[in-house]
Amino acid sequence: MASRIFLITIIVVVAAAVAPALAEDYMVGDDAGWNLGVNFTTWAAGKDFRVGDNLMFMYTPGTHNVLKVNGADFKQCVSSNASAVPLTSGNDLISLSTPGKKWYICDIADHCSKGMKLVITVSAAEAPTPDPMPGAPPPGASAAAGGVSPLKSCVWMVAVMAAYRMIMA
Ligand SMILES: *[C@@H]1O[C@H](CO)[C@@H](O)[C@H](O)[C@H]1NC(C)=O
Ligand SMILES: *[C@@H]1O[C@H](CO)[C@@H](O)[C@H](O)[C@H]1NC(C)=O
Ligand SMILES: [Cu+2]
Repeated sequence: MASRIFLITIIVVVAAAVAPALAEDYMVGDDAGWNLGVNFTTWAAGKDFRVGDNLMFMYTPGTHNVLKVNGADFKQCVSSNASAVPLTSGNDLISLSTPGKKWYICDIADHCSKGMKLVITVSAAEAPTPDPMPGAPPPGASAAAGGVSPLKSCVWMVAVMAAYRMIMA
């Protein structure tokens, strides 16, 4: 029993430490996927892409592909870069590793001009500050009180309680 509590405590502590840095996986087009008839401008609108996030392009292999292009090529739906190779697996994962604008098109037939094009702006990775818990004081208040976040103190409380129960067991 005690070791189970200890294990759960470790999981809670690790999860709390990792959670703020968790990357988002974005399925491009959501359920509609990377396909014709989807407005990817609308899909991208309001999304907060960050370094460390991933884009997943899902489609039937052979029907589409994913090619990273520059802004000028994106506008004209062309690929002037001879060394650029499109992704073709139908389950293509792109890691957003640098901030800035990123342009992707489908390079098959006239799919790009029919709307299979995606431009996003990637921001720097989110600062690793956990969200305050509901009802907790605002971040400024906890920083003033010694820099211990409500989430961290909660995790510590759980850890101390678990340790106490282990000793008593
Ligand atoms: C996609 O939707 C935007 C408005 O959100 C519109 O301006 C744009 O023309 C649409 N694109 C296509 C290819 O229909
Ligand atoms: C062309 O594509 C290659 C391979 O993806 C890339 O490394 C290079 O930066 C691209 N060049 C330009 C000018 O976009
Ligand atoms: Cu296509």
